[in-house]
Amino acid sequence: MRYAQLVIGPAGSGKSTYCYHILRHFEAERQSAKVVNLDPAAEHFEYEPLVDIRELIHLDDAMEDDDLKFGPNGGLVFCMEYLLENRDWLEEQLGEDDDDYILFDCPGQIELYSHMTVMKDLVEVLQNWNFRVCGVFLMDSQFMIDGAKFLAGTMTALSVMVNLVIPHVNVLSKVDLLGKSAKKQLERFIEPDARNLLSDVANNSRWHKKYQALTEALGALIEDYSLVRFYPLDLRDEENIGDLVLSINNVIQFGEDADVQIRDFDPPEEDE
Ligand SMILES: Nc1nc2c(ncn2[C@@H]2O[C@H](COP(=O)(O)OP(=O)(O)OP(=O)(O)O)[C@@H](O)[C@H]2O)c(=O)[nH]1
Ligand SMILES: [Mg+2]
Repeated sequence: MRYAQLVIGPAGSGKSTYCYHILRHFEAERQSAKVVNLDPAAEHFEYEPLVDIRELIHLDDAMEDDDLKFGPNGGLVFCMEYLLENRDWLEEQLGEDDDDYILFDCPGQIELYSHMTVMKDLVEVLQNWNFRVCGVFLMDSQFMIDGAKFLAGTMTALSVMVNLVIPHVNVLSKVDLLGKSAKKQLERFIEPDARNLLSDVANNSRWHKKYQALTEALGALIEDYSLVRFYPLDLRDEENIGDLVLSINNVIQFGEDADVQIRDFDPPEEDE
C-alpha cells in the first residue's frame, strides 16, 4: 500500500510551505516521505521535489504556445489535463516503491477542486496505483475569523469534499499570524457552533433580511451533519504538527498494514 496527502487549497493558503514543514517533521521522526510538485506555475518552494510537473509542462508552455494562447487560469487547467493524459510519465517518475508516503503539492486554483473533474480523475489514477489518498485542504486562518468569512470558507471546503469524495482534513493555516483577539475568535471554530457563528453574519441589511432563512439553513446543515471541521495549524509548534499528521495518518490508516517484523532466532545451544 502507498500513502498520499493531496495538499490543496486556495492560492497562497500555504500549501508549499506546509509540504516543506511536514517533510521536515517526517525527517525528524526518521520516516521517509517525499514531495511531488504538481503546480506547473510554481516559482519557489523550499523542498527538493521527487517529481516536478514543470519538467513535463510549464504554465508558460500553455500560455506562449501560438495555437493554445491560454491565459493563466485556462492554462493551468490545460496543464493538469495534460498531466493526466501523460499519466505514464508520472507513474514512471514516482517509481514503484511500496510503502511510499507522498505529499502532492497542488496548484492554488480553487475551481480545480470545487467543481472540475481533473483533480478527481487524478485521485482515481493514484488510487489505481495503490495509493490511499487523504485530501488536506488548507485555508488561511486570517480569512476565517468572522462569521461571513467562516460561512464562505466552510462552503468552499464542503464543495471540495463533495467533489473529490476522498477522506478529507481541513486545516487552518498561518495561525502564527493571528493576534490575540483573532486567536480567541478562532477558538470558536475548533468546536464550531455554526448557528452561533452565523449570528455574526446577522445584521439589519436588506440582503440579510431577505436571505436570513438561507443563512440559518446553511448553519444548521453544517452543524447537524458535522460536515466541516477545521484543524488550526501553527507551523512553529512541533506538537501541533505531530497531532495533525497523526489525524491524517489515521484517516489513511498509515502503518496499519505494515508487515509484522519477525526475526527467527536460532534455538540456544544445549550447553549455553
Ligand atoms: N507566517 C506564516 N506565513 C506562511 C505560512 N505558510 C505560508 N506562509 C507564507 O504565505 C505565502 C504563501 O505560501 P505558499 O506556501 O507559497 O502558499 P501556496 O498555497 O503554496 O501558494 P500557491 O502555490 O501560489 O497557491 C508565503 O509568503 C509563505 O511564506 C505560515 O504558516 N505562517
Ligand atoms: Mg505553492
